[in-house]
Amino acid sequence: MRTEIKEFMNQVIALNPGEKEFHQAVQEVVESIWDVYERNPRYKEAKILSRIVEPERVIMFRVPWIDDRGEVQINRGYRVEFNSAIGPYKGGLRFHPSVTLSVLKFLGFEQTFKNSLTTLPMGGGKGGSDFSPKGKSDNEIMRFCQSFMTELYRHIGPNTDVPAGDIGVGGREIGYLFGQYKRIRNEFTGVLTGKGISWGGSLIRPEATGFGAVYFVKHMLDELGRSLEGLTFAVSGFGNVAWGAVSKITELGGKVVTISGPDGYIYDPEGIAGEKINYMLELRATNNDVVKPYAERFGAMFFEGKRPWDQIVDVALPCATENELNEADAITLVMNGCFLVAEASNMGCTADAVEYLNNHIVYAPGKAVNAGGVAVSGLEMSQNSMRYNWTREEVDQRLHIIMGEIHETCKKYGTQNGKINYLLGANVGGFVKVADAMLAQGVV
Ligand code: 2IT
Repeated sequence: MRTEIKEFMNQVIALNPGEKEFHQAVQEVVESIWDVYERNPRYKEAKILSRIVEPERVIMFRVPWIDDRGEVQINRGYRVEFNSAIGPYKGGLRFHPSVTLSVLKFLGFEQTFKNSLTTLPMGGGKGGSDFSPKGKSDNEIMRFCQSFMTELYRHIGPNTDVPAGDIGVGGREIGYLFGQYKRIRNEFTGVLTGKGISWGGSLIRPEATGFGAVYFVKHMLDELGRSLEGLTFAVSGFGNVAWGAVSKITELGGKVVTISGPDGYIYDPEGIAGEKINYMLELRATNNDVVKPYAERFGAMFFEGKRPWDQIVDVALPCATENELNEADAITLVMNGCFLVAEASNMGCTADAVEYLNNHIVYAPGKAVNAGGVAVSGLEMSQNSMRYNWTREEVDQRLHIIMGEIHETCKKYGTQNGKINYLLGANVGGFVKVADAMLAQGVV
């Protein structure tokens, strides 16, 4: 690592001790944008880099609730309002026991550049709780969401901060959160995205992250002169993102042979198609967080405690969570002939894996690949402001256009020796727009 970058990172580490995920996300961006930063004295004079790694505001709060046995439970709630240079804070809420301030700061930081790439006017934010929805009853989830919103409502609003879902927060949770916000504020407004269709939601939002990721992969394949049809994919996860990706890949003639959960992974050489895709939704709805029942139901193979990266595939699409693909996995994939890895999860690959993949095959980072989700959230905000709804086709067409524009941005800022370095292009493209807006707005 260059000494200037090392010095900068040492400051970040000293200011944010122990926040490993946050350090990882910052280092990746800083390494990509350093040359642009050095070449632009206005950025340096305004100390844009030191400002951009500092969240504008961090809110942490107690979330007390009562479980079905009448016992008092306490969780910790967060909202990291990272950057509002180009629009209101925007980003999901994650409910998962692994949630810490470090995880939400990394996600909020990533979200800032991702949202910038979407072309829509959205700043970056992220929030959530260490609450585990696994095994909780519907009533417990509702009480938790109501308690969470009873504090969060005072910090958010349609022109201030607009949360959405992430891991552990889907349509059901957004419903309970929205109901409580509306009750406290006495205001029906677009304060959350991922809402149900009959109460302000957008068509295609549930599918958007997975569909968008596949549209992006199609652009990557076009660059290589290849078609998606006939390719074999390894997908990880079995939630909303994996479901959207599997549906679209299958529709376009690709074959997905894996999905995974915390318990292990499924290998289905015939491909996950038809009723098997709907079954993914059923599995998720059980709230048990396991994929093994798929193997029992469809006679596929189950590899306990393993991740799907040791299968022979053309393309790997991590769709579960951060650091789910490490350097050893990356080497195995490449040795087995995989020629493209696109992160649909946020920071799906470890730093070592990113370096290896970016040097050996075609790799694209989450902030470009998975931006379709938040992009359609942005379209949901537009529709809420207009008090009007677009059709499925209109939203899908806009999603197509946005993913194409993100790919163009990666090409514009990332082309090196006739090839696209997607890591460089996404980080620089996302950064420049936010940095220029910060410059224009003065020292705030
Ligand atoms: O990581 C993400 O981009 C999301 N969880 C979606 C955020 C949003 O505001 O739709």
